[in-house]
Amino acid sequence: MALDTKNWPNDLRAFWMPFTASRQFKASPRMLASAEGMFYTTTDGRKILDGTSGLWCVNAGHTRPKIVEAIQKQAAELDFAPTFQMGHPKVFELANKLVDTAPDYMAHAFFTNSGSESVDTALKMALAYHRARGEGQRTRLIGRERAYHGVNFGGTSVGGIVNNRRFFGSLLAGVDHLPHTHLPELNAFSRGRPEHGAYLANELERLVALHGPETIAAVIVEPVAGSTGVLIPPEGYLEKLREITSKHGILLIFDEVITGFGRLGSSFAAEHFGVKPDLITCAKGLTNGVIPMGAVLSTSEIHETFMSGPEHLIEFYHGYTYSGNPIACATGIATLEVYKEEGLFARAASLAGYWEDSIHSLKDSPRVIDIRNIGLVGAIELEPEPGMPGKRGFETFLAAYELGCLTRVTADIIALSPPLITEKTHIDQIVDTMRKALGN
Ligand code: PXG
Repeated sequence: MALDTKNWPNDLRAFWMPFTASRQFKASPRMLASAEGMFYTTTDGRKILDGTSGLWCVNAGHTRPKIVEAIQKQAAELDFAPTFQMGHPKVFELANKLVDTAPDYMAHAFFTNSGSESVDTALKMALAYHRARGEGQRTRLIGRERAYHGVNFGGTSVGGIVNNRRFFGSLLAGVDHLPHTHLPELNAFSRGRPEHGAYLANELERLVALHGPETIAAVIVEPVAGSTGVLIPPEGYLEKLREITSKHGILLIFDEVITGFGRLGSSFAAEHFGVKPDLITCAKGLTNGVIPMGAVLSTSEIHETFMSGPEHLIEFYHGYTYSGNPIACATGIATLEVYKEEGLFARAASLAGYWEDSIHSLKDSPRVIDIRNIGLVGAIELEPEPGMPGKRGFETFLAAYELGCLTRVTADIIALSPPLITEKTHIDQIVDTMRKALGN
């Protein structure tokens, strides 16, 4: 379709694009101009159904009036206020609302500006926590193969996606990785949690034996690994990780940047799976993706450990200029209210069965080798084109976009995660579009 170039910025060269095949993009741009509810509109006036909540963040749908108004009002009232040695009412209000939204053992919220910053903050909290308890030798961090924990150095180090690591030197020292839990030969086309693979958590005992338990500070995992292509934890796996970490005094961090705020049909994955981490990282859905913001949630035990020493001294030497920025806080408050008023987490739970049946109906499409789902998340894995990994996935993403649906692609996996306001008709549209995009 011809593009309406008169509405474009006049030159695409200056913007160095994140995580993008940018020469392909700039030769054939995909430009979004506006959004409302479940849909984007492109610069050439086409409606695109948002099958991925932007980048897994617009959980309440686009341009929600309550959120828009909160931003406008806050910008006019208090634009910036420091939170180092100062405060403003909304940052306390949001922290309270956030811990109310989270499982009841989460008692404190530290604000950041992104998921990457939340992860690095949580890792530093874990190290400083052990030190405050006189266990400063606990410095090792354990991540997992195929994990995505953002792009800062801590998160890159505990992350496990090779292309996100291999270009960036030696990263943090003292990091080890658990195996990922993808077992397609045993678990392909599982609905919800796969049956096989809890035993993979026992690998943590091997790492503990290798390094010595007293050297390990924390284990960080995504309860459902998102970016790598939606890997759902096998039955019993997270429970076992919790058991082993507790046994050895190791903190367990759940990176809930994707799974937080209703994506699985509960406030957080910790609640969904009934497993209690020590720290939870979040971002994205915290502000409906509208203003950058993240947070680390901590138990009172961890927080109280920091609250010692002379009272005029700083307890945690960490923070960002924009930790608790007033406009981000107003956005977060409005977002959490929308989730609550509209019962969106329960709505996601009630749609999960329909979602599951719908996306599994694509099982017989050509070259589909696995379909996975949980809550309002799904993934369709395709057989890679011989010698060209990622090509088929990218072409399917492009085809779906041309047919009017935004998806995410990672290698040959298409990930889907619609806003929680989705109607069944939107789910039908996503699945019909995918059926066509996958070809026959
Ligand atoms: N942790 C997890 C689990 C994430 O999914 C981050 C940390 C980093 O968040 P920031 O806000 O720094 O980007 C993420 C981000 C995708 C995709 O489609 C996933 C993310 C970001 C962009 C795209 O897979 N996850």
